[in-house]
Amino acid sequence: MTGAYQSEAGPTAIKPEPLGRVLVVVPTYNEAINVARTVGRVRAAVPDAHVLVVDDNSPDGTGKIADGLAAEDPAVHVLHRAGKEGLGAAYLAGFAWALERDYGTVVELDADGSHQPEQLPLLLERLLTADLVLGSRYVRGGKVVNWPRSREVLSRGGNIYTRLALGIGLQDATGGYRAFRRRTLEALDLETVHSQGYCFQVDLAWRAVRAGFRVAEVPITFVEREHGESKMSGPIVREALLRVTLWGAMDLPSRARRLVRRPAGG
Ligand SMILES: Nc1nc2c(ncn2[C@@H]2O[C@H](COP(=O)(O)OP(=O)(O)OP(=O)(O)O)[C@@H](O)[C@H]2O)c(=O)[nH]1
Ligand SMILES: [Mg+2]
Repeated sequence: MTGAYQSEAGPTAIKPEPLGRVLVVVPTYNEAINVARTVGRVRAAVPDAHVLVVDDNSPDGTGKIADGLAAEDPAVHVLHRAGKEGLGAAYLAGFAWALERDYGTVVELDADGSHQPEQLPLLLERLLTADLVLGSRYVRGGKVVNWPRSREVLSRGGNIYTRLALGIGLQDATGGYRAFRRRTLEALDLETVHSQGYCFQVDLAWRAVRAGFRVAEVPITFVEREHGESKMSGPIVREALLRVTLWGAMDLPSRARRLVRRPAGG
């Protein structure tokens, strides 16, 4: 894409770098039905990885269930927050918790069964030669299961708009199944992230691409939640549309400069 940020570096000739200890951050709000199964699947899929459940004082008692899991398994941790502040704030708290400890890799994974823990080894393997790996529904081999057509249209449309507005080549910048190297998170200026919902995911991916990190996408099968309630809402979609448009507009001068600097035929 002309004038676009280069986001993907091929794995060839890049020396694999160890990942360090892995922490899987699982934000929860009213996931009492799902949390134990999700945590159990993560522990089975990547036994060396630790799990941090970040619960926003869920009225359905998810936090208590998570405490029970942590009491049984020293690799499971729980961060209790006072009230519901949104997905973005929960992840930021989880990242801060990880960065205060010696984790080399931090993973985002939903508790609702949408992200298959069994695919985590694929993300981690790709991270060996990247700085951020996005689980992608929209690269070849990626899939969405159980979505009504309207949700898929919204998600695909949101990603097309994001690519055009920001000039990035990512196929799935709104997805929330991803693995960061510690150094990537440390460089993203997380204290200035204010976006929530889908927008939070776009924000972080865009920051990583702009900072020159190697952002790779691997195909995932995304399965819509079977139990519990979605927190997807009109305000979340509007927030994403507004912020992405604003960021794109603010980035126009530097996109123009990159175009001018590009050597002829380059
Ligand atoms: N701690 C915390 N977790 C949240 C909050 N909102 C959502 N989550 C969790 O974030 C994950 C994703 O939320 P979902 O409601 O599934 O939202 P979504 O995946 O964007 O939307 P759907 O596709 O409809 O499921 C789930 O594990 C939720 O429990 C929140 O305010 N605080
Ligand atoms: Mg979901």
